[in-house]
Amino acid sequence: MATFTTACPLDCPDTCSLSVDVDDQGRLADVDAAPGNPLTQGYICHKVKHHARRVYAPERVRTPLVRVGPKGEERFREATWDEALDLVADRLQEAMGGDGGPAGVLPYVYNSSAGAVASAALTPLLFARLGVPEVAHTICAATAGQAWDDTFGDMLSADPLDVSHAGLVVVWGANPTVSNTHLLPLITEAKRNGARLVVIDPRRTGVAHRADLHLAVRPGTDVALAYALARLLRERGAVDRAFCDDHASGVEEYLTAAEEWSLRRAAEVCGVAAEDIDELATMIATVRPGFLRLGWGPERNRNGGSSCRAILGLWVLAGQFGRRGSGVMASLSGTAPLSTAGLVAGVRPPPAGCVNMNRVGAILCGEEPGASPARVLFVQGANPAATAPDQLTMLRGLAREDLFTVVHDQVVTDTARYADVVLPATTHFEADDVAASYGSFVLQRVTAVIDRVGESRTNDEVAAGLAVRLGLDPSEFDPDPRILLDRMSTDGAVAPLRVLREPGATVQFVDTLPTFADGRARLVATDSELPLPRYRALDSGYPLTLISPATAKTINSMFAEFDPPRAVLSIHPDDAEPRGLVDGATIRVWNDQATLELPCRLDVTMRPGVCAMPKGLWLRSLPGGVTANGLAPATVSDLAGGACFNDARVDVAMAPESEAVT
Ligand SMILES: Nc1nc2c(c(=O)[nH]1)N[C@H]1C(S)=C(S)[C@@H](COP(=O)(O)OP(=O)(O)OC[C@H]3O[C@@H](n4cnc5c(=O)[nH]c(N)nc54)[C@H](O)[C@@H]3O)O[C@H]1N2
Ligand SMILES: Nc1nc2c(c(=O)[nH]1)N[C@H]1C(S)=C(S)[C@@H](COP(=O)(O)OP(=O)(O)OC[C@H]3O[C@@H](n4cnc5c(=O)[nH]c(N)nc54)[C@H](O)[C@@H]3O)O[C@H]1N2
Ligand SMILES: [Mo]
Repeated sequence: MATFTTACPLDCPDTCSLSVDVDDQGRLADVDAAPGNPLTQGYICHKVKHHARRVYAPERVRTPLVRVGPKGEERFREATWDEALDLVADRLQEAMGGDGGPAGVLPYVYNSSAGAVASAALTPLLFARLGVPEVAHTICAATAGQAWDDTFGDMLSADPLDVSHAGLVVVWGANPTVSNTHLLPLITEAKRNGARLVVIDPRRTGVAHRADLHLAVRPGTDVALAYALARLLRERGAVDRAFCDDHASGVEEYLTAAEEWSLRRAAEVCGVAAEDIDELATMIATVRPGFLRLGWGPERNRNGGSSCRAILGLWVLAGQFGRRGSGVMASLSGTAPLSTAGLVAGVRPPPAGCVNMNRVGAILCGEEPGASPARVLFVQGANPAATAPDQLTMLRGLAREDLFTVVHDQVVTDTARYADVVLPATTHFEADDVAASYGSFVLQRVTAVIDRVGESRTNDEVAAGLAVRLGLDPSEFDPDPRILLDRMSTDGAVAPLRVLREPGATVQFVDTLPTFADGRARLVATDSELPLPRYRALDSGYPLTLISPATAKTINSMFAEFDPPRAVLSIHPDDAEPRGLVDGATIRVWNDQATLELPCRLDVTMRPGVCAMPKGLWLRSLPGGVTANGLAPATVSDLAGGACFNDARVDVAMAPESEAVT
C-alpha cells in the first residue's frame, strides 16, 4: 500500500485535498482528507470517501464502444481507439461539409467536474479551430456570474476563511450543509464568536435550522425582498452615504426603483412576514461587519439576474465592506494564475455563432427558431439526458436516428445510452491536472495516483486524436498535461498546494476593488442587457413551484448511478392535506411538459406552495424514466440566458392507483 496526496476537482466549491491509499496492484483502496488545506483539512464528503466504488463500477466505460442496437437501448460492441476516432472524425467532417456547414456539429462540452487542463485546454481549442458553434455554459452560474460582473467587474470574492470575524452572516440561497460543507464549521465558529445568522431559502435547510432568522421566500422573489430592504434602509437613514459616495454609482436610480417595494407589498409577494423583513433590515443596518454568502438558488428562475443584482446592490447600499468579516462571498474562481489566452491565440470567434446550452434539446428537435438541427452531437463531461431542463425534449433529440452522438465519459450515463460512439474517460485519479477552487483561494495539483482503468483517455488525448485526423496542426495539440499547464500557467508556479491569498488579505474595497474605470460598484449597469433589477410576475396556471436543489448524495448526476438520493417529492402538509396526499403514497406530479409518478414525503421544512425533488437523479430512479428535469422549463433567466430549473410550475394529486410504499 502506498499513500499519495492529490486533490478533488469535482464540481463543488470545496475542492478538497485528498490523501489516497493505492494497493500494490495500482488500484484505489481508500480516499480521505489530506492535511494542509486551510478549508478542507479534517474531513471529506461521503461520496468521495467511497469514490473507488465509482472508479471500478460496473457502469465504467473500459474501451471505446460502438452502437449496435436501437438508440437508447445501451447495446454496444467494443471497438479500438483507432476505429472509434476514425469514425468520429469522418462523421464530424461529413456534418461540417453538409448544408448547415459548421453548424452541423454541436459540442455539448461542460467538464465542470474535470481539472482545469481537462476542461479548458484542447477540447475547446479543437472545436474553436473547426469553427463549429460554441455551446455557451448557461446551465449553471451564468446568471449569478454576470450579475457579479455587472456590479463589481473582476473584484474578488470575500474569503470564506474570514467569516469567523463577522458579526452578521447572511446565507442567501445557498445550502452549505450539502453543497459547501467546509463553510459550515466556519459559520458555526462565527456564531460561537457572537455572530447573528440569517438564512433566506424556501426550505428550512440544515443551516436555516440553526439561524436566528429564516426567511422562507417564494422562489424567484428575492429581488422584491432586496428592494424592500433597500427602501427600509433609506427610510431609516441607514444607507451608508459615505461609502456610496466613495465607492458606488447608480445609487439614486436603484433607490428610486426600490420605492415600489413597500414592506407590505414585498411581504405579500415573497410570502414572508413583514416583521421578519423589518428585523433583517435592522440587522443589516446595525450589525457590522456583515458577511453575505450568495448561493446559486436565487439565479435559477426568470428573475434570477434581477435577484442577484438587487442582492449585491443591497450590500453596497449598506456599506457592508472594508473590514475583515464583511463583504460578499460568491464564486472564488478567476483567482488562479491560469489562462487559456496563449492556447487560443489567433482563434477567431466561431463563425457559426453561439448557442444556449439550455436550448440544445429544442435545437436537436428542430424546434428552435433560426437554429439548424445538428447532425453530430459531441458530449464530453456532461450528462444532459439527466441534467438538462425540459428532459423529454432533450431525450427526443437524443433519440433522433439521423443524429450521430459521441459521448466521452467515465461511465455509461443516461446520455451515453443514446450514443453512437462512447469513449472511455479517465477519472481524476488517473491523470495529472490542476484543480482551481471556486470556494477557497487554493490551487492544487491533481496527480495520477492509480493505473488507468481499461483504455480510458483524457479529454486532451481525445481532442489530440481527433485533431490529427482532421488535419489540424499536431504541434498545437500535444496532450501532455505538463506542456498544457506550461501553456496555461501565467506565473509558472504550480506547487502541490498553493494558497493564493492568505486569510485577511482579501478585504473587499480595501485589497480588491471593482474593476471599472472609476473603481466603483455599479448599481445600474447601462451596458448590461439588464440595466436595473426588475421583478417579473410569477403567474402560472399551476399552483405549486417545484425546485430541485442539490443533495449530499451526488455531485450533479455523479454517484447517482449507485447511491442516488431518494426519488421522492417533498411537499408541505398544508399542500398535501387538501389534495388527500398521505406520506409515502404514490402521487402524480405534472405540468404541460411531463407527468411523473413517485412517492411523496410530507415535509414541514418545505414552505407551503413549494415542493422539491432532488437534482441529479438518473432516469432509472423513477419508474417512468423521467426526473425533475422533465418538469423544469427550458426558458431562460433575465440575465445571460441562465437556466430556470427552479421555475417549474406543477400540480400534484394522488396517483390513480396509488398504494402506500413505506
Ligand atoms: N453535495 C453536493 N454539492 C454540490 C453539488 C451537488 O450536486 N451536490 N453541486 C455543485 C454545484 S454544480 C453547484 S452550482 C453548487 C450549488 O450550490 P448551492 O447554491 O448551495 O445549491 P442549490 O442546492 O442549487 O441551491 C441552494 C439553495 O437555494 C434554495 N433556493 C431555490 N430557489 C431559491 C430562490 O429563488 N431564492 C432563494 N433565496 N433560495 C432558493 C434551495 O432551496 C437551496 O437550499 O453546489 C455544488 N456542490
Ligand atoms: N433539476 C435540476 N437540474 C440541474 C440543476 C438543478 O439545480 N436542478 N443544476 C444544474 C447544475 S448546477 C449543473 S452544474 C449541471 C451539471 O450538468 P452536467 O455537467 O451535465 O452533470 P454532471 O452530472 O456533473 O455530469 C458530468 C459528467 O462528466 C463526467 N466526467 C467527470 N470528469 C470527466 C472528465 O475529466 N472527462 C470526461 N470526458 N468526463 C468527465 C462524469 O462522469 C459525469 O457523467 O446540472 C444542472 N442540472
Ligand atoms: Mo452547478
